[in-house]
Amino acid sequence: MTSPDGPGHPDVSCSDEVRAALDEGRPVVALETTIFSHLGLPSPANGEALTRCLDAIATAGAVPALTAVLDGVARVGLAEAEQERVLGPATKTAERDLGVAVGAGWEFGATTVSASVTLAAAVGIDVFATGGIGGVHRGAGTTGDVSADLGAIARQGVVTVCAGAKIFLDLAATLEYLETLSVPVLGFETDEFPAFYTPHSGLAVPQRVDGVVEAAAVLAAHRRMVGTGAVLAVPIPSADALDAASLHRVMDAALEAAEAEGVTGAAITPFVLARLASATDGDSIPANLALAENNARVAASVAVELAR
Ligand code: PSU
Ligand code: MN
Repeated sequence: MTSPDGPGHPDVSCSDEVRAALDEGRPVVALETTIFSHLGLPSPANGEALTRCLDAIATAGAVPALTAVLDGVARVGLAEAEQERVLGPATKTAERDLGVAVGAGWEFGATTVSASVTLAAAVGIDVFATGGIGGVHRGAGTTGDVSADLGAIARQGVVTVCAGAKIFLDLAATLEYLETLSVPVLGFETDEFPAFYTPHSGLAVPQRVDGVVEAAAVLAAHRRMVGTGAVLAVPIPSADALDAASLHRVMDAALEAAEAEGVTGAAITPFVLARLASATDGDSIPANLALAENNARVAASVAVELAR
């Protein structure tokens, strides 16, 4: 655990391994824990996702840093013996919940993207990997439901590596919102904004980058000149992608079910994810694991390049 007077943040406990890497300028990649909890993936796929993401980051030469609130302590980097805790039942913890989770002593607050980039920034981590980000929900004009992920990505200055966002969101509005927040959206070896299970959303990315060297050069220049966070959107590997047309049908049905059952707010994303997994007969799970692992690998390669 970090010493309270060391660099970092007095309320954020950083593992020795992560602290040492940061102090020595070695590459570190932060991870959220909602994706690995029962809120993100069913068991045992969640455990497999965790192992594959941690291994992908280490293999690419970076140090993985899981973020969570455990027993009322905000943590960055978990020891191996503690990692199993993130697979259990959790309370979804967005950025606004961090103070609540610490103050009220939550047993396991599973970090979303917004909470993760906040904890990463607090200890000096520049790169964060996840599956997909939250965004502007369909019908946000009436409900006002825009994920806190977007504002946190903008404010915390961390690079978020993701496979875009799921098509139950309004992806066009999500891209507009990121533009409003001055967050560059870089397509990694693609001209199209990826839509999580499929590389295809039909929407162009504002900027394409090819290879980690170009990605790192653009991200480093953005950091020097603007300082907001950035989104590096990595398409799911084509061998693992799902069919876009059938996905649209399943998503529409899941959204209708959410509305019919009166599911709103923070409960919508976990509800739709669970519906989707059952409606695709589990086909969505291997795709989810593959894209999460791929994002972790790309994020680690970018972190290695940025640390050069
Ligand atoms: N999208 C996914 N899987 C997820 C999430 C989003 O495909 O597990 C999680 C992430 O933790 C993300 C959060 O930060 O949901 C966004 O939730 P909301 O829409 O309530 O902001
Ligand atoms: Mn929401």
